[in-house]
Amino acid sequence: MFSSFISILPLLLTLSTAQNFTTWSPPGPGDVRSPCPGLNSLANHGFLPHNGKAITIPLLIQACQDGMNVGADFATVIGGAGLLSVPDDLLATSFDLDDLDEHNFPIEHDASLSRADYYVDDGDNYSFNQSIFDMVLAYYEGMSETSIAVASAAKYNRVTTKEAEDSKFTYTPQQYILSYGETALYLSVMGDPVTGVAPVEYVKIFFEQERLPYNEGWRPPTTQTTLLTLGAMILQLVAANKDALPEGLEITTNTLKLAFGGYDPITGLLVHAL
Ligand code: HEM
Ligand SMILES: *[C@@H]1O[C@H](CO)[C@@H](O)[C@H](O)[C@H]1NC(C)=O
Ligand SMILES: CC(=O)N[C@H]1CO[C@H](CO)[C@@H](O)[C@@H]1O
Repeated sequence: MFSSFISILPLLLTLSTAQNFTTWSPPGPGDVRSPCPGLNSLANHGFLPHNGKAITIPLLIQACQDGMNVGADFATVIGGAGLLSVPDDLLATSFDLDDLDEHNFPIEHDASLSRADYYVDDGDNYSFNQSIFDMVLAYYEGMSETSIAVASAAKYNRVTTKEAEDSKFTYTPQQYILSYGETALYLSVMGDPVTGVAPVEYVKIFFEQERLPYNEGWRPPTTQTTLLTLGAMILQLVAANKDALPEGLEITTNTLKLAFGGYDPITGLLVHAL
């Protein structure tokens, strides 16, 4: 009896991990979500608390690792920025997903791939917006897989479109890194952190449903997404379009750490110090 229990233990463990990928439910009453399709997907699957609340750095590291093979280096620095976004508490040790909505402090920014901008759209700047995401999808028309070149063009189009429409559009060196980093993130977690090739179908499910497309065949990439892979991919994305690197900005693991952590990557100063 005891020994047969031991022999099925690995199977039980496998099942309980798989359950997180196959168990999914959208936020219900009282649950909070963020402008981030990655975090929202993790909460919808239960890798993060389904209510979206009381997220600590250790919990975040585990969830990013288990859910999408995203490394602790990235989760730690951006998690630190998440803590900075908690209102009126400089010593916060956990944050709620809706703490991340605040404009430009420290990681929300304009010209998102799937979210409206605050000033132009006057209202919901954090929920998924299909008409905005359709501008990105239009670039993938007729394609079944993403590429660095197309992702780069789609991303740059969001910038030029917003620049033309939004007189208060802000695009600092920090936001430059963050927004290219986010394009690198979806290419990495839905596809491959080195090549940036992901099935377009998976990318659609990730953004539109905030779900990991496990049932459709997706599995967490075997190569881990880290600050190093993100930096290398940002460089390729930047090289593929005409969105000039801001004067004085270098793309290194260190500047990524600063930008994702809520700091100006050139001066090293905290952005929007209360
Ligand atoms: C598995 C890890 C993660 C993935 C794959 C991921 C992916 C993404 C992507 C693709 C976007 C762009 C959305 C868009 O432009 O419409 C985004 C935005 C965002 N992410 Fe994440 N993310 C991850 C982890 C995190 C963490 C740990 C935090 C903070 C604690 C975070 C905070 C944000 C915020 C605040 C935005 C909104 C920025 C904006 O458009 O204004 N993300 N993320
Ligand atoms: C989505 O964004 C568009 C374009 O910015 C805006 O006009 C529309 O009101 C937004 N839709 C929702 C549901 O917020
Ligand atoms: C439904 C399910 O199996 N949820 C598990 C997901 O993973 C976390 C931690 O990694 C577990 O605490 C949950 O029980």
